[in-house]
Amino acid sequence: LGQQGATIWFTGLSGSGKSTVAVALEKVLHAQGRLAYRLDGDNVRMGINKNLGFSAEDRAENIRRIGEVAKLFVDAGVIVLSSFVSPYRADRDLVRKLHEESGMAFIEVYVDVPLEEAEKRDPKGLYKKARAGQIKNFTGIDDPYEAPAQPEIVLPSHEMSLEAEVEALLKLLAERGIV
Ligand code: GGZ
Repeated sequence: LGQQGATIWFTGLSGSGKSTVAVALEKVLHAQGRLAYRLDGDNVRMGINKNLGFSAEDRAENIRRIGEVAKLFVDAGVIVLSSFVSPYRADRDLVRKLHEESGMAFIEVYVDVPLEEAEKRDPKGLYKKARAGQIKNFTGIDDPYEAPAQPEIVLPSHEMSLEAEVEALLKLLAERGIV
């Protein structure tokens, strides 16, 4: 038990805290001796997906490829921690379907903070640029974010400590027989 791979799919606005919680969870999984690997914009949009932008079509292809790559990792027994805005429900649902058709666990984590909170954090100054019209099609500003209808778990990161978020995720993973 607990040596099967799985995909933990974090979705939410830019600045919602997806990567922060993924990093914290990864640390605990590694301490438990599990193989875990994070996929995020830094290692995916710079490489395999460097030809993609932020149109709805490119985001769909970004997410589709990430889903396929995640499946390869899961096949190798890895717990994949995937942090992408992934704003479109249909794109996330496709990745779920690809996993479930192959009997692979897919855990959708909605990191749910109000836009005002994400914009207040603005860790990379991108919201400011989007408001100024220097970045177009920015999620939450002039591009949509479709909240998950039935995520496995919701983490309101503005109302929860990082420790509580990690604890909630570990409990869920244990319930699913993943850890
Ligand atoms: C949203 C954008 C955009 C636009 C650049 N819209 O906070 P970040 O910086 O690190 O996370 C955002 C990241 C979004 O890339 P994803 O691959 O996660 O997007 S998607 O799942 O929709 O394909 C943000 C930055 O890249 N960024 N332009 N227009 N976020």
